[in-house]
Amino acid sequence: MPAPRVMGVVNVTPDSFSDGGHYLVAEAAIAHALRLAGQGADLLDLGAESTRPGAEPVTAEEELARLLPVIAGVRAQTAVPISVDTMKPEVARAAVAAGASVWNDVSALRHAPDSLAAAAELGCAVVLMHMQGEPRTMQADPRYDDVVAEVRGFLEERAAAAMRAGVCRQAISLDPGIGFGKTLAHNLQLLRALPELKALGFPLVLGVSRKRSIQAIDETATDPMDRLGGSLAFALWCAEHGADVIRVHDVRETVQALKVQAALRT
Ligand code: HH2
Repeated sequence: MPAPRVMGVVNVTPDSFSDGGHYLVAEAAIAHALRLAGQGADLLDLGAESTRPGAEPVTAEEELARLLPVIAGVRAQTAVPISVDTMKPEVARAAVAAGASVWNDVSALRHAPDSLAAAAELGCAVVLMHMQGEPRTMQADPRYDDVVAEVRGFLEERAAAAMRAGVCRQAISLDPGIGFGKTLAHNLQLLRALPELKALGFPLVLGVSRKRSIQAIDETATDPMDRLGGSLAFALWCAEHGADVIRVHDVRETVQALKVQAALRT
């Protein structure tokens, strides 16, 4: 099994960086993206709307004002592919025009009525992720009868919907959406079922980095910055069980862990 590709997370949100206007936010985000590229990121995932539990939505204008200078700056200085983490087709359109080649949509092209058509028209790669509810409320009381069957069925249906709309099969990747309307038990069940999800026949993207499930396992890890060990353990598990792309904040450490894992296999 080849080592998964590493997608480095770049947050272009004002709350991610201490005070300063957009120029400073953009400069800091570009520098961070270039640092992650230097550390071995195979993809850079740029997002300007936080999808953390409880996060408030951001307008398309605000998202674009944050994102476009960063995409332009990153595109000018590295050839590493850029993905845009957005639920809005108008943001995806402008991001692709500015040089992004992947649309990472946590709503799996359900957020806007023209999302599916936009994805087909753009012809870019798309990541379709499962989420129960919406970020503001999704962790209130997530419930499933059979989380694996429901997530699998959802991803299969969204891939079919995308293909019906004209997205080509090779452009689609799927993501079970760890932490998006899921308890620790749900997340663990999904992570144990990666081969079942992989059997749908699409590349699998997994985002486990610094997530609250790690704190649910190690209650001392209240600060997301203290979740590196858990993030690496999850990343190695995902790599071992079929993940094609792993979305992480700590690129250097993840790349190193994956290299050691690959060396042990050979
Ligand atoms: N998780 C977050 C955001 N986007 N996209 C995909 N495809 N999969 C994920 O699991 C995923 C995602 C939330 O991650 P987090 O690092 O907690 O937040 P932020 O994006 O603000 O860094």
